[in-house]
Amino acid sequence: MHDNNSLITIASHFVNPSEIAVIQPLGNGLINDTYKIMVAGQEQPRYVLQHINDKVFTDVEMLQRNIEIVTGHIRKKYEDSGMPDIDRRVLHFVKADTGKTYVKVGEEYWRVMDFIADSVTQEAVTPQSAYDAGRSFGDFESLLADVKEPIGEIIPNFHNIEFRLRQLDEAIAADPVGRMNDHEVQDYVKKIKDLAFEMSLGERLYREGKLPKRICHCDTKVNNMLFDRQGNVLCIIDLDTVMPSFVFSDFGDFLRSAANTGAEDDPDLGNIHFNLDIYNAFLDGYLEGTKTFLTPLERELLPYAAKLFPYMQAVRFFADYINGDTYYKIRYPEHNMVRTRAQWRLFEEVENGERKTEN
Ligand code: GN1
Ligand code: MG
Repeated sequence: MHDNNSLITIASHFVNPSEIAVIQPLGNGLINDTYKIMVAGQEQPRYVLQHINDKVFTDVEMLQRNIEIVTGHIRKKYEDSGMPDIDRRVLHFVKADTGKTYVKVGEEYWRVMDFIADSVTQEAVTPQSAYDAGRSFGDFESLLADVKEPIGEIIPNFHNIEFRLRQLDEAIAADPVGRMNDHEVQDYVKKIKDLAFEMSLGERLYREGKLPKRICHCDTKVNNMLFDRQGNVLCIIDLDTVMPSFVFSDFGDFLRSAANTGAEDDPDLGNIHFNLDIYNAFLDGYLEGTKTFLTPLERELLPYAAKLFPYMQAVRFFADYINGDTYYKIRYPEHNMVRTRAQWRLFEEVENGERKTEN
């Protein structure tokens, strides 16, 4: 944990420290630590300070290069098309005194971006904002379709379900904190394995050369979008995981948070249903945003993507639980198990929802 003074010292690599009033925690990400930098006389934050989790993003140089390519490319296209209010529509990272968009202080990596004025995050969407989100993520992929510089795979195999299942197998075999000797845990192992082949369809199609990878956001949770005060989508944030992936990543991960009527870690499974109005609205927006490039096979497999992401997230939370909670931040000892149950329930609810749509 960092006190205000040490945060100000870190921020002073990017910003004149005499400008800073106070630095306070912001948001609820599970990976990086995020703070808002307040300046004198302003009610809104002026900058966002982030401690980069370099256990997860081991190549910080590549991380920031990816992000600079992506934000630069989008900014240029917006400028060329005469888009108004560009500074609120694409992130801008501040250069540090080193000339880079990050600094290493002691053993820690830090970066600063401008806070987007008059923006808010939401944890829930309406069908209208889900349509807009579909458009925005579709447009995001479309804007990045012609990036020339190579975007590195910042976390190799990030959304490769076969790889995530192998990691789960390794966790089970190692059982480093003795969590395997439990009926419920064994029960989830069986349920997950029974569906492993079916859920690995995307990877098989990729090997057969039928499915492309495109530059995707890969963390399209609702809280990774900024909205204006009227509820319109302003800007897509949290660009750390932008990398080549199946479009399923962006489609499926958005619905995993947005169409869930409960929380990602809801201890009350009765709260968890899959909202088909959100699904349909998001689908419409996404198809509109991606109409210039989406192939018939990608389109046909979007319902599979909606199932794949709760399934994959359950596998990831579950493996972390068995590993003794080394990856995701937890707020209480059973948290990753509670998350596993909630994602599994969501997975089942998507299946139920799909059966309803077929009837
Ligand atoms: C992590 O940082 P955050 O909370 O936006 C994770 C995502 C998961 C998500 C689950 C790099 O995202 O893949 O879907 O938690 N990011 C990474 O809430 O692992
Ligand atoms: Mg995030």
